[in-house]
Amino acid sequence: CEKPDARPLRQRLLVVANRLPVSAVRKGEDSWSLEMSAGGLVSALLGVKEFEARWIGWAGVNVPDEVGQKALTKALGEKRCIPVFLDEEIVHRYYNGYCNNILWPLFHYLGLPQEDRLATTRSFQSQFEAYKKANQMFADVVHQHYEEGDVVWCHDYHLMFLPKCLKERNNNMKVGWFLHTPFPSSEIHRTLPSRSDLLRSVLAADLVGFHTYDYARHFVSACTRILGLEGTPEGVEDQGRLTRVAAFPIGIDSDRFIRALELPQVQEHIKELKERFAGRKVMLGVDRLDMIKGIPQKILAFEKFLEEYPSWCDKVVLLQIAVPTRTDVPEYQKLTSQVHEIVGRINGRFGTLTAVPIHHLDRSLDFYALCALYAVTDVALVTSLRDGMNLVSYEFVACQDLKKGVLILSEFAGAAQSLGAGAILVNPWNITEVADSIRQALTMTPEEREKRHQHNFVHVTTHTAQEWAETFVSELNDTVIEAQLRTRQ
Ligand code: ADQ
Repeated sequence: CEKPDARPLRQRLLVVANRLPVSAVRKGEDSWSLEMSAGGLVSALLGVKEFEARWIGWAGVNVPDEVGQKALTKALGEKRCIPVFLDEEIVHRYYNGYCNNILWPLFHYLGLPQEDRLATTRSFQSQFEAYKKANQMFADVVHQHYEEGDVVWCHDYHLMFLPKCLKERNNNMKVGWFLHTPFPSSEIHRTLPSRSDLLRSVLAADLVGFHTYDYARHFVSACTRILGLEGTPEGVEDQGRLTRVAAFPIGIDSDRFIRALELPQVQEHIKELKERFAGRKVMLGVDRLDMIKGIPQKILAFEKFLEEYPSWCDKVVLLQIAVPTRTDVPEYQKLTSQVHEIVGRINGRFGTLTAVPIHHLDRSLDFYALCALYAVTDVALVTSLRDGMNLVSYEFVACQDLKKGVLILSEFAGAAQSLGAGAILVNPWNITEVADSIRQALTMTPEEREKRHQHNFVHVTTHTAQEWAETFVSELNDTVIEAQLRTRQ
């Protein structure tokens, strides 16, 4: 029996994520300036010719007045973006509260901050209500813009309630949901008061995707243990309805990085960096300044390395570039001070009048400067305590085809499952092991570096962001068709 396939040439894809890929700045009562951010998801979807993506999400600004909302909606429309307007109060309880204080630490196996634990427990219900309300607001906007034949792709832990809200109103809508963070062991997930509601809602989707097979397995086992449903190799079955659950490891737009290395402005940066750090091996860390990235652990491991192998002191430099995030949250402010304090102590201890072993920057770098840094690096250090995937490790590999530098990678990053054979895998909590890996990386033979790099380079350039998006959407289309076929039989 033939599959019914009446897809238009360019299918419309509604990508729903908490944040739109734009920064919006208000210039006047009815005028806005917009800047598209060139994140991985945007380039992934722009590169796919089979479908035409439209974005639905929060613009990251509070717009209480109708004039401002109308003007912003019009300006965003030109960039195929559709805003969801959330007021400050909802943002506070849904985004800062439920998403970032509860789900983010839980999914990364970090407990809640001790002093906040009771307060969070008390405010849990009100934050969850705000979470559901915000998800419903996203669903309303999706329904307003949905046309028959569209596929809807919901992203991340902010929108776990969305698949249910969408399907309740239109069961024929094709809905996929993808999680960018880890999905934790069911033992962790079952501590969440709203554990069942979230699982049931996600299961309303037709396809549920994770970065790794382990996360998918944890999700299926949470559904089995908490909801008592049957897990199958295909996914989760509930009263004859199957929700497909699978791993779709994300990638990067590797060509964009490889091409950038040829640009004069990148070559200029490379020249400056080479001169600046001549005679020293360059080690690099690039992270958002977040608890999950293991930045203090990385710096302590570097200190251990300098202690254990003092002859390296004036021959190596660690460049740690950390973009500040959630700067208004005390826990994050504490992390920043902690990192500064450790860096200051180590530089005081091992520095000389003319050189320090660690250069730490609290800021984001532009794309060209980042590519140049990746290209001149001898050893990249990714020591996340947990990380859904970690794209920095992919970007580093893409920029290293000349130098063939070494990647030291946390075994708790999803990327360890794809780049593990080429990288040196470490437990970031074990600073002695990381220190030894630094030495191993710095003294590795060129043949060994070449072999390891080649393995990772082939992976990064073949498993791209475009391939990830195409595979997910094509599987989503097929899943729905299979479901239609089953009901017809
Ligand atoms: P993130 O936690 O943001 O993403 P990651 O995958 O490493 O983590 O991506 C970070 C991006 O920000 C990279 O493209 C990197 O180049 C950029 N970046 C980081 N620091 C920077 C700096 N100082 N200057 C400029 N750019 C910087 C979440 C999950 C990850 C998952 C991704 C994609 O937490 O685990 O890999 O989504 O699914």
